Amino acid sequence: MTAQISGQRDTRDYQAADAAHHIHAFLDQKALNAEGPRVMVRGEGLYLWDNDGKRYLDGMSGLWCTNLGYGRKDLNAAASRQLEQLPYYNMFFHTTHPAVIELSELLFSLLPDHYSHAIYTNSGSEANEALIRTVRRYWQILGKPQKKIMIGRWNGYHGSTLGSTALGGMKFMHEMGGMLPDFEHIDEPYWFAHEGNLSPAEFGRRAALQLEEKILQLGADNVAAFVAEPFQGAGGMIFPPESYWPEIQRICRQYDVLLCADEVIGGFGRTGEWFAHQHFGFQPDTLSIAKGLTSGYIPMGGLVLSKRMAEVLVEQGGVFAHGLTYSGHPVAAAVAIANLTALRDEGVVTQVKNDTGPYLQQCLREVFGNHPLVGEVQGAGFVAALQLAEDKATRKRFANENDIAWRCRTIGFEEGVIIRSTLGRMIMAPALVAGRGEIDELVDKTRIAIDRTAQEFGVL
Ligand code: PXG
Repeated sequence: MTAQISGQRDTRDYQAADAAHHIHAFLDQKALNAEGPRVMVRGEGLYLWDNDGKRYLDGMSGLWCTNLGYGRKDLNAAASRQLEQLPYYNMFFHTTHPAVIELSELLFSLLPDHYSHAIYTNSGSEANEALIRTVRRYWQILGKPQKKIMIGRWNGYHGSTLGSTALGGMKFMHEMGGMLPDFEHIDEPYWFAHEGNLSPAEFGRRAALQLEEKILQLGADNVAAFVAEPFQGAGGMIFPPESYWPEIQRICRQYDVLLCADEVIGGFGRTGEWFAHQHFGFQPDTLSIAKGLTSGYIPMGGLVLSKRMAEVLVEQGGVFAHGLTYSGHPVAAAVAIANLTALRDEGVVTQVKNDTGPYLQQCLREVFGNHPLVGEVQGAGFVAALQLAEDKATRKRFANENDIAWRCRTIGFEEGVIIRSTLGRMIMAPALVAGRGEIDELVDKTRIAIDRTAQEFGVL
């Protein structure tokens, strides 16, 4: 594979112009300006090249989204065909177009039969904004307007707009003007971090029971929905114990609280199932989707509704005053169709489920199961986390785990592999098209990064 670098300007020149005009996401802009961001110029398959010609194996699918990898000509062709034919029209004023119609048909052919309708957006944050409004509207139509409190989880992530920030459980985001009334949170099911000695099964059950306590405290008549990621992505790739989701589902059904899954990261094959709730075996009332819907080639998200909810909205609801200029954008819809078709017809999701996913998980457990820096390996399919720990047996975490994990991530970049760190966890979520050779390279380079980190911090 030859690297064709399209960058034409010097990296420092790009960095200076970027520093002059651009506020980046989630970081200290002044510190970034001093250091200078990496300038990425090209992607092909699992690989990225920066402006200086350095090659990286992208172990994170961009931001958990390039499920088909980079450089897909079919997605490019779908976008350019649609750009020529009908680059834009809207969904307002009694109008639709073939791209969004065909996308819906395809999407619902991949989803379980339980779901029937979608509201399209441009992002995951907007999908969750639509969720907040749709859930409240649903209860209004049913004559229960007081049922409007949404319960999320501490350390959950649902986006960066105001409503989705309040729904999420990132306290530092709440503190930056990101909280609203009628949002509540319960603890995350993070077994490794709990301070007692419960088995994972017992811990998972008790974590779920917090939802019941919260509903009883608030009054079931005031609670609209519980919203959570099937596994927490940005919060550290935390897989709940198996006992967790069945208990959560039981509680939601018992108290007539909607169960809403944020599938923005888990959707479209990440765990080897089409949707992560299928991996964990529960049946949500709504699914928030984005990222893998278009493999990140173009922005698109959406809110998927169960037949039961859609029927109430459609048959009894009258006008629902909600919509975006770009809802169901034809170019995004055309790319989504090409993407979902490829994920299905090339057997990509099936391969992750039956072959490459188990292979990645097995390699990680073999290499890191007894590593002195690693306390736990979690994951399924093509998503995994390595918990850094001082002592595996007692689940003792490093006091400076954030620094250690960040350093490991930086060493990864030096070694030519992109893995992500959150608190004390190293995360990977490669493109679903990765073959065994690329998985070997990902695991090998991650091992080098973990070993070098362990040496630097005196653990090896
Ligand atoms: N829900 C979930 C579960 C997400 O992971 C969003 C909603 C918001 O989607 P948009 O498209 O509005 O960004 C996300 C986004 C990280 C990271 O560092 C994760 C996300 C975004 C940025 C960084 O892991 N997820």
